[in-house]
Amino acid sequence: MNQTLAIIKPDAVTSGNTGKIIAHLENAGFSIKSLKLTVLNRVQAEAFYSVHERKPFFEWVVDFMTSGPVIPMVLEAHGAVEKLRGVIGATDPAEAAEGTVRNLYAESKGRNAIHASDSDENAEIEISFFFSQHERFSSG
Ligand code: FUP
Repeated sequence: MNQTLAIIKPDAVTSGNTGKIIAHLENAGFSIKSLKLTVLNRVQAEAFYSVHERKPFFEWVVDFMTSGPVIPMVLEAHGAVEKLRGVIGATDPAEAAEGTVRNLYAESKGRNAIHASDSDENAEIEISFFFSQHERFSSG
């Protein structure tokens, strides 16, 4: 089993799509190992997106990710990272495959409903960013 980090973003939380997105993820075969609702401050959002700090959308994404509550969660499945990237779809909902989370719930390339880690290495970093060890359920 492998773990990855998903974040339901402020657009989806605010528009009331949290429950539908969580159901979508569970129906896709993920089990939830940790979950909370939190609000990021600017320092946290800048740190989380630091790989993008020179990109033109960096300030925008920090503003957006601090604009309302987010719901980070640890998801477990076989090949969790790759599987979740497939389930959420392309960054831009206009390019996201039919039936993916972003196809169903994203508003735009920026307000795109959900984040998913892009590698096992980043999954571990991002899980630790949001959850301490005692906040992570382990069945093994
Ligand atoms: P993804 O891995 O699909 O979440 O996408 P990226 O890591 O490339 O981008 C991170 C976030 O920056 C996206 F979810 C939304 C935002 N972004 C923009 O607002 N505009 C862009 O052109 C690219 C990304």
